[in-house]
Amino acid sequence: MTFVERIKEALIQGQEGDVRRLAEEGLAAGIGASDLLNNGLVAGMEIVGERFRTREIFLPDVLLAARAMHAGLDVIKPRLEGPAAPPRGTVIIGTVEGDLHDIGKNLVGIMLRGSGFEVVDLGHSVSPSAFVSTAKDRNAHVVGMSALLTTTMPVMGKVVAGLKEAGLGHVKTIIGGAPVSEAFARQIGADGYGYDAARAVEMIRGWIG
Ligand code: B1M
Repeated sequence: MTFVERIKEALIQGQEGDVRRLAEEGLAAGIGASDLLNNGLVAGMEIVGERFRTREIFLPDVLLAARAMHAGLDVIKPRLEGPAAPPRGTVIIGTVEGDLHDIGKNLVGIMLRGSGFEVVDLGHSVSPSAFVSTAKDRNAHVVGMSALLTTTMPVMGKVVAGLKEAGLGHVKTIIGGAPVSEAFARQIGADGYGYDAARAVEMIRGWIG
């Protein structure tokens, strides 16, 4: 088994300590942070999601995998972020109200920081009013929202509407997360949809890079 396959397997098994150790050893052995991330951690999490969907594994297993994911991300984060640079602009990010899934949102934050943006991460289960008031207080250029549940997707529309009502229609909005799509972004009046973290960064760079 290659290094990347081992880290993927350790994530699927929810072995937090092994994921941390393999990430450290992988980086030390010269394996790229993006390879460890995309072909190891994210690929492993896709399998966890599929097995959860088919009831092969249950919620506690998913929680363990999520913890292992965070441990791996902690290790590779400095390599993804790169050296500090003068900020290009301010981006507010958060997972919308009612939704606790924060791994994808955290990845978006890491990649944005790596591209020189100032990122204000409001965490998970963020209310529309918190997105709007922070965007105003921090003079934000972009508000980025993540949702992983079909039931929380509608909150994104409330944030877009809330920004307009508060006179912040000039603030760009981008949404992402497994259940959302470009069509949904258009439907709620968001400016963009990020299929993944890299494409989200690309889009934001196009706006304020
Ligand atoms: Co939950 N969960 N979960 N879960 N969970 C999903 C989302 C689910 C699809 C699993 C399944 O059934 N196959 C399903 C949702 C079904 C639906 O709504 N249609 C589900 C469910 C049902 C639930 C609960 C309701 C389960 C229960 O309690 N019975 C519950 C809800 C809790 C809540 O939020 N209120 C729940 C709980 C959890 C855990 C807490 C155990 C854990 C989350 C831990 C955490 O995040 N800290 C968890 C996990 C880990 C998952 C799966 C397995 C993996 C999600 C993940 O982290 N993926 C997920 C299955 C799946 O998605 N296939 C699942 C890896 C991550 C890198 O990908 O977040 O998609 P993702 O991010 C991607 C892109 O989407 C994009 O970039 C990233 C890649 O670069 N992206 C953005 C994301 N945000 C973006 C924002 C952007 C741009 C791009 O711009 C701002």
